[in-house]
Amino acid sequence: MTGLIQIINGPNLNLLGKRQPEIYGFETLEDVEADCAALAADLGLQCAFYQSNYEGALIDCIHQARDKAAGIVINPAAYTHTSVAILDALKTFDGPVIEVHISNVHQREDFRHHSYVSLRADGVIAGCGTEGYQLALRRLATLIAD
Ligand code: CA2
Repeated sequence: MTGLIQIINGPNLNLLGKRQPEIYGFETLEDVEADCAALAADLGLQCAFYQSNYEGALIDCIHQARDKAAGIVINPAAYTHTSVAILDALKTFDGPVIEVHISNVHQREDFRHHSYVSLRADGVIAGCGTEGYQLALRRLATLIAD
């Protein structure tokens, strides 16, 4: 397996930096992708970046990662709180998985306090803004090297 990290983003994250900056900040998803690519190169890794507003497409991306990725960073967005299907897909992936939330979900509405994905994730980062993606990549670099 190569050092490829699959980064997966769920619904509405395509609007990052364009709406609700008080919650999600001013960086766009394209900015996050560029930051991740630069850090991955520093860490001797590559990353593939994906966003979809469709649950099935996110599941297909996880399935494809099974054959090509050493680790997954996933921000499932609202599907975090609803999707047993995404949890089941992640359970078919053998490598480490880090769950990222830009906002501190625990400071927000009660329905954001539960994550199905956390039942599979090896680590969870929340409330660190878009820097959370960088933290997740660093953690995966450690886990993959172990
Ligand atoms: O904090 C996070 O990263 C979330 O995963 C974001 C989800 C939310 O449903 C989760 O509870 C926490 C929402 C993503 C929506 O993204 C937007 C970005 C900019 C403008 C509007 C929505």
